[in-house]
Amino acid sequence: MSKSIKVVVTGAAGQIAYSLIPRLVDGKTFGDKIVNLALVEIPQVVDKLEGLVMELEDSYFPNMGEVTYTDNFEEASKDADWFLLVGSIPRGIVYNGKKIEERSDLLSINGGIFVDQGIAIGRYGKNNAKILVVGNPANTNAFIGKHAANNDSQLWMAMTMLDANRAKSILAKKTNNNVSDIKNMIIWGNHSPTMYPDSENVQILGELGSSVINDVNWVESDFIPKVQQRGKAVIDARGASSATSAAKAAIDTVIACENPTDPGDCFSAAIASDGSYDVPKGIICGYPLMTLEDGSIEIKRDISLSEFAKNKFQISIDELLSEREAVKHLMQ
Ligand code: NAX
Repeated sequence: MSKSIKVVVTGAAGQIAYSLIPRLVDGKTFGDKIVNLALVEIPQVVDKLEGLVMELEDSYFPNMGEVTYTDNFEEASKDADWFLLVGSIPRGIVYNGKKIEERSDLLSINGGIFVDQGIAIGRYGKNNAKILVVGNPANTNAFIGKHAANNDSQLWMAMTMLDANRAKSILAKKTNNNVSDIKNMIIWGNHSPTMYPDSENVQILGELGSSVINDVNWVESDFIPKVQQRGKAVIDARGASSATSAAKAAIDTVIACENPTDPGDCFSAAIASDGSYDVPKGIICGYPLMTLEDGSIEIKRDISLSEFAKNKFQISIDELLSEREAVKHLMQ
């Protein structure tokens, strides 16, 4: 009999989750494992999940196990292997009588949510559970959650795979290749407009990006801003934020963590710094990662950064440090 796995998804009635959840049980993301789902929403919309569960039942997924939904995160957390934390309070809504406009307010409100969720994950999630934070501000939400969980056997990540996939797509178009020809795509820093997509260490058909793309001007004034601002461009064009591509990126992250990384390649996600690349310890920073044969996940440490790259990366590190400062009252 196949092994089973339990996956918790928050924000389950949102638009990313609508694309994400069916792919968790399609028999590809977790191979032949039976996938039990615990879907979590806020009390105001939790009942809508009945409709999603009906659709899942109607979709014929042989690998789908038990599906539950709740507004009680603690209950959902029990013995979970994976947590996909998609739910968060977006900018622009009125929360407790105040319109949330400032990033500092956003950090504080979502930070509060991630304290409670972190405590529950540390206490009730499985040891060795993996946690992927998608809800923004993703890196700092993960930083708060990891601190609250206080369980070092668990791996907290913030999603930068969508940024990496966007960067691959732009580089593939620029060099007239297929996206699958682009490897080792690294997003350094924060999942925010300060991120640094690395076009120098990327491998394009096995060659270093720094030698294939001999166009500093294009990198600086076209490639980097395009990746950094792609989320806004999608909102402007679609009238709604990226959902299908964000869901695909979350699935890509899960698959990258569940399977050994090909030699010479890496995948992008943000994890707690251990001091690698001179990043202050503890902040959740976008790094090149590898999954080893034994299932452990490590930072790839042999990347060399040019002065140009170091300067760009530092801007994002500084932003992460200022976000850490803005939420320090939550770090008891
Ligand atoms: P939606 O507004 O469609 O859905 C969010 C859902 O989360 C809502 O149904 C809401 O009720 C729920 N929610 C809020 N607080 C919750 C809580 N405490 N527990 C459980 N559920 C809760 O947003 P959607 O488009 O799905 O985006 C979700 C998040 O992803 C947003 O924060 C968004 O900014 C972020 N994104 C992150 C990306 C990344 O690469 N890291 C890219 C895409 C996306 O912008």
